[in-house]
Amino acid sequence: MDIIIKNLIQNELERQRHGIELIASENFASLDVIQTMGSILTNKYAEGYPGKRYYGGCEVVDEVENLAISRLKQIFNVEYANVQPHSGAQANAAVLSAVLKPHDIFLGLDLSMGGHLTHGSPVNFSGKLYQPIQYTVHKDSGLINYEELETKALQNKPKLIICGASAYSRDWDYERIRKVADQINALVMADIAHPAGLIAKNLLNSPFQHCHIVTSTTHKTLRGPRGGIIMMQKDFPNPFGLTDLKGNLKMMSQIIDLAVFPGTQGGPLEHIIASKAVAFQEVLDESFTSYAHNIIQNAQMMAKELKHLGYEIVSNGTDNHLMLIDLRNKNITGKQAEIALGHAGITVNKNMVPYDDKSAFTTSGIRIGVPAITSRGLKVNNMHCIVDFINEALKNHNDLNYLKMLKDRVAKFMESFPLYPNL
Ligand code: DSN
Repeated sequence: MDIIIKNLIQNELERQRHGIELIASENFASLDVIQTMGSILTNKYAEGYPGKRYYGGCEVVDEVENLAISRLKQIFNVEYANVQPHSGAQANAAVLSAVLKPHDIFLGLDLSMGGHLTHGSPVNFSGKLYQPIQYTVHKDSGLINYEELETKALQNKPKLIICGASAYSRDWDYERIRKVADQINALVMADIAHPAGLIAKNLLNSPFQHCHIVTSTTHKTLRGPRGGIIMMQKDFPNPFGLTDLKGNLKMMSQIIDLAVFPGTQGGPLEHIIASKAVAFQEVLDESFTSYAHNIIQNAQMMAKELKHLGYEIVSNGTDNHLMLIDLRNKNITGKQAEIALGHAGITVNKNMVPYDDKSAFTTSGIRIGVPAITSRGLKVNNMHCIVDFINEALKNHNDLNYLKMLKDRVAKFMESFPLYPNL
């Protein structure tokens, strides 16, 4: 193997092993998931869908892809699944291209309020190609401003309402959003990339009953390979309110399939799709239920411990796997916090908090999530220690020697939670 890359992979393994991984969108996939990604399936071109490919020799990868589809349908009890999107952003690009025309209006949560780039950020295709209208969270509570969402929807008549976020610690009222959408014949798309693993185990509200289309990544709480998926549950009558699209599931499925390939992607990554299938089987296993429960318990305990030390959690707590800490009362920026924690072997990302007075490059907050440390086996009684490490690093953020000493303590602590011992 390329010795330079081999060494770099080893360095990254050591970093992952010795650090505390608190990036809310990251996780540790199983060795099975990882090794399947590294399989000879990468050699195969398979443009098209099982049974309808543009290349010969697809009989085996057809089985792989069909298995991934059927396992995903089983997890979420859905009628339709597309496992080809290379990422969550690609899944969203495909859906937007399927249901909108250039310059069409859609509604999404503002990125600076916890939304996602693909939900209408001006620097993203979603903000350049279409006309996004953005809703926000309440300044006082940090909760989704459903009243504003409704007002903006009724005023602007978007064709699509997107719900879901990348930095929002509370559950969603999908039913309420659907009621708004029905008044204007809009479609609703839920992007559940972050909480998918918790929704899979019914620990959060299910979007499938109310949202026409659901997208997700597979590598966050679902703990699979890096990738995207698109799902639909039901046959919604006339979801577009348009005469050219009748909205029956079959037609919708074809439209979405075509939007993925050939609309926005070429050949599917069958090695990744196989790895998705492996991960989906893990999600179906009973052990994933306790994993998902542990995630929520860990996150809630972490929020409680942080609040105890005077940290301000946006929305005052969490229902899911993550939380946003507003650091303004601690006199440190998100950027400074991310750097200081990094020196101590604790990985987080700086994050704007709602109504932030600082830019996305500085930020007033950090986002913290527990899926990865929960995968390493940390339980609720370990959260005190993690919060203590965080607090020590932030209090001493200017003292590099202290942070170095803390990094050794962090590494020693994490030795009790082995990561990939067979690598
Ligand atoms: N970048 C991902 C996250 O960190 O939440 C979202 O795509």
